[in-house]
Amino acid sequence: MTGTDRPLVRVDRHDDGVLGVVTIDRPEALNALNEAVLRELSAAIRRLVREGARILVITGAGEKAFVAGADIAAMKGLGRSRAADFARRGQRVLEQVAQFPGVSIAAVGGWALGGGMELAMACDLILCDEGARFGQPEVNLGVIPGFGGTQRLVRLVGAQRARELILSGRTVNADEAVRIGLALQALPRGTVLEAALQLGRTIAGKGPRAVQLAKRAIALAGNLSIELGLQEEADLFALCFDTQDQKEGMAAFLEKRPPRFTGR
Ligand code: CO8
Repeated sequence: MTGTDRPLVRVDRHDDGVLGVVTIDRPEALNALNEAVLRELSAAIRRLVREGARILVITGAGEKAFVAGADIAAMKGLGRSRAADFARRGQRVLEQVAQFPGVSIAAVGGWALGGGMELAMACDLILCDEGARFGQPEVNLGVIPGFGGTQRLVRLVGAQRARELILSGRTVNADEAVRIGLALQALPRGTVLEAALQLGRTIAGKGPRAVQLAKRAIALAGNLSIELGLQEEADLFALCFDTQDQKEGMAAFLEKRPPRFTGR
């Protein structure tokens, strides 16, 4: 909360708490991220982790923006040391998103700029509506991305395209975002949140331990040699055989019935 004001981040639970939807709710500033929003976002994610949500959907309130960036008014007067604090603070909160133990999905409608695009990229999957626009426009303001953009964009779309987008500040529309691998899918306007919930439900119906371990193995792909990556994959595959979910999943297949996964 902002003291006497209303909350800037809302949390809604769906499907008996399996899905958590976090809405950045500051439409008057196009959901820009200031200290208070970052604090509430951090608390919201901590709460969802504590309560065992398996799917985290992040979205923005209003029709115009997912998140139009870090708050420019709040950053304008910062000196070097406080700017470093703010960047690290934002990075830590976005790392909380990236490290969410289940699966995170950004549901992007409208602008996802600067820190907003960085927040979307911290999620495992990005769905957007056909009116969405993505960009890292920091160079227009005389700064560079500071909430992970230089690192995550390269990993998502490759160094050449990341360089072009960050150095020019150019924004991309939904179709291009999908074409370059920044977003997974562009959906008709007004349907992106429902699509994210549907995708979340599909994933939530699978073996929760398998989903977690698959996510862990995929995350290693960008950072390890193929030999080490394959070794890690085999180890994580083997780990699945210590779980109830593996026994249940395979038994259910052979008995021709739907599995009843417990996440153990
Ligand atoms: N910060 C603060 N306020 C914002 C922001 C923002 N990022 N974006 C929009 N707003 C505010 C506007 O000031 C305006 O407020 P008011 O009504 O009081 O004048 C309100 O939201 C509506 O915005 P506009 O009137 O500009 O709406 P338009 O539809 O005309 O334009 C745009 C929409 C194109 C999205 C435009 O608002 C825009 O260009 N916004 C800024 C986008 C941007 O540059 N984002 C990057 C910010 S820098 C960043 O994110 C760096 C992250 C790392 C930081 C590291 C810390 C050190």
